[in-house]
Amino acid sequence: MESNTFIPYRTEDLTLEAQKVRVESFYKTMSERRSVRHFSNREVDEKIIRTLINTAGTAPSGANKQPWTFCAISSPEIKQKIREAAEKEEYENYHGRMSDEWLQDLQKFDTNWVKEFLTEAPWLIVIFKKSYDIDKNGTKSKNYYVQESVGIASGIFITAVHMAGLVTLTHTPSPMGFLQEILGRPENEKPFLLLPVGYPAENCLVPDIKRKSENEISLFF
Ligand code: IYR
Repeated sequence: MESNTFIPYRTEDLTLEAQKVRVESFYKTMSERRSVRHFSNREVDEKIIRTLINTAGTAPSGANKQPWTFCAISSPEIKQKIREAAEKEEYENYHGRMSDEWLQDLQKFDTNWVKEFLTEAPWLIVIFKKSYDIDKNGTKSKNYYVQESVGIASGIFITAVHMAGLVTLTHTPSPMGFLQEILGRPENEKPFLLLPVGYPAENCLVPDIKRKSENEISLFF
């Protein structure tokens, strides 16, 4: 039987003033985050990517199962394979698989089936969710709230990327089973998100879109 161990825990005890400064500054920083589709081929040090992944791994998860695997790809050959497979699927999406309403909703982003960022960005991070665990002996065990847990870890990853002065795109080629195959992941791991990470291209433009106001996204009772 595992014994329960508890250790003391405290947070920083900020004054209201210090708290205001801290949250407003963080809000401003996060307001400047944008999804980027045009990457420079400028390198990003592997140690930085490792720390971003460790940061994402601090996310809360159901029963602390940490049901995620982060694959970091800088190999040009693997990036090329991923791009070819993603573009094949996206071609079908843009030529019949997506509804007219969906295509209409995407018009302002000027997206199409060509995914240059999959070979331009110095790193591709593929986040896998582990629907269940398998140990060395092949024994299966349950994971809980996998979608929520991996979603939170992904959010922390995206935040960490922004804090590093880097950019990313939450890309979901669909279907993305090919990632499991190319990266040789076991059957309990399913691709969750594909995130190119790097610097924006020199003349990078992003769509002029607005965030909803506080009134539109919140209710206080
Ligand atoms: N997966 C496609 C289409 C797409 C879908 C949504 I929802 C977006 O916000 C953006 C694109 C693609 O990557 O082009």
